Amino acid sequence: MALSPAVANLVEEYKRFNKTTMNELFALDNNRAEKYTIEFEDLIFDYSKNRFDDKVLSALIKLAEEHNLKNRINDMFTGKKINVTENRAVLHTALRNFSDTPIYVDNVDVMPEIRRVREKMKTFSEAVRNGTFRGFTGKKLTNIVNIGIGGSDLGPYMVTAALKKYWAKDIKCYFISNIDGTACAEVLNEVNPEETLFIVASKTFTTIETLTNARTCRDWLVKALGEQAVANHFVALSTNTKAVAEFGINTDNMFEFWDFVGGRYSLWSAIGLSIALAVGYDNFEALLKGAEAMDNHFKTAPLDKNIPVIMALIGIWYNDYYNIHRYGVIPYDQYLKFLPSYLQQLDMESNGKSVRLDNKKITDYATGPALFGGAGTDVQHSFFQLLHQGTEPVPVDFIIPAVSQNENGKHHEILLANILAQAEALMKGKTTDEAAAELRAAGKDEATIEKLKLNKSFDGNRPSNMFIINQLTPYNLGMLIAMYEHKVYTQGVIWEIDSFDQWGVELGKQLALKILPELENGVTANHDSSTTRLINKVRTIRAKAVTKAA
Ligand code: G6Q
Repeated sequence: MALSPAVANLVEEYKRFNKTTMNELFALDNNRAEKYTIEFEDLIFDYSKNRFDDKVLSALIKLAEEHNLKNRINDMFTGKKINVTENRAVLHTALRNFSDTPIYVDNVDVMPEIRRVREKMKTFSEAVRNGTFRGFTGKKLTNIVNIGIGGSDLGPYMVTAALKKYWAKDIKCYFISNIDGTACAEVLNEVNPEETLFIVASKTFTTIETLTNARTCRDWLVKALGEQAVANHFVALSTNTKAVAEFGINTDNMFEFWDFVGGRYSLWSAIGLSIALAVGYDNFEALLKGAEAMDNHFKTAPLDKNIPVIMALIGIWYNDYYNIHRYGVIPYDQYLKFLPSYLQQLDMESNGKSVRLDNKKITDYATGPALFGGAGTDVQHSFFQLLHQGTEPVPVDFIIPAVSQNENGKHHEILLANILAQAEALMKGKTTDEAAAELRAAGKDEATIEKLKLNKSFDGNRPSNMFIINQLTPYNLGMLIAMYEHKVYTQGVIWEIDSFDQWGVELGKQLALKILPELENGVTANHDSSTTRLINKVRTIRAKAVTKAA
């Protein structure tokens, strides 16, 4: 395909620029850090440690303009059906709209319904927390078990963990997602039926994992307290009223959301009920308001001062011009330890696509990178070796609050020192001469120095973004999550893909349904020889184990 003007320009920019190192850029410009930092409310975003200069940046901005990014942002916020393969509007932003602005889908303002469900969540979460809504035997419901998977799990799981400091003292949250019976068994071992509220979270209410887990939990509860107890111990979060009723949950105990809320964008909806129960509705609302602040920034800031846009463009620069298809997110905050898994779904399920909006297969550029990460400093002692000395760089997002919620002696300063040191080390590197000088200073002989100096050198020039928030509050967390959502959307716009569908998860599901009866009754379908053989092997092992157990 012929290159568009903006892409052709970027190809030239890459040729001009790619040998330039960040060390050179910093040496040339004392002002670089200040110039390439955006401060927004409690967030500092320093993107100066990336491989770009003014010319590259303006070429990237032109790329965004070529894709009419401003209009496309507006399309999302105003309810245009930008999820084209599912013919749906994408309005997670409406869930955190606290302005009076109506938002229309098919000529209907969705805001009154959104406000109604928010109010219902508020009333219910407060009633559970203050003990007005109780379990069947009159006990306070203090164990909250969210049963959901994917988008109906990862968001609330990550956010409740991130806001653990805000949990009510007597409330505990559990999450069951995996179909692996162990997930259910381990939670049920820990909770007491009289004090447990099960939240069945499923947009479609057809997901096999969630329904199987929910049935197991329901049977467990009914066995302990009887059928009548279900109304006090089960609520549903869904778009599918009929299926909720069929499952045996009273639809009065159902919290609705709508087709215009995608699974991985749903923590702001009724799917966030476990969050509201754990941290209180006011804190849940603060989370939404932080996201709303980021929405307004994304909508109104000029492209070159727009945090999600800059993040997206830098990501595209590495992905499509440097051909680096990996991306690390490293929060230096124990409470954010699940953020990378959450972002993995957000980013990879949204932008792991290879068909364009115009229905053509993508053959000449790359879309979403593989995202991984973990909490610092732990990961410094695991995969950071590859970040520093592997053959291919990995662009990294570093995230840290300036003030910890558990300030204790020197802990947080050591943590801060580490994150700043890692970003500096990745960029600066260490030459072989420097490594040799260090070895010499340590008294090593020349033969040892020769042997070790290359191993002890670091190429450097490895890029990172630095995000510093004042403190990890619900509001600031909302801001951070929305920032990533908008980065993902911006990249999807530029790659011309639908960031809101997920057809890729279907094929495996279909095949699993075929294999399931074969594990019991033997292979009937025409599989490849590996799959057939593995099914048979497993059947033999299980048959023996069952005979033994009997
Ligand atoms: C997310 C995906 C997916 C979905 C789960 C659960 O965007 O759509 O992760 O959230 O498959 O689906 P249900 O909520 O319908 O059970």
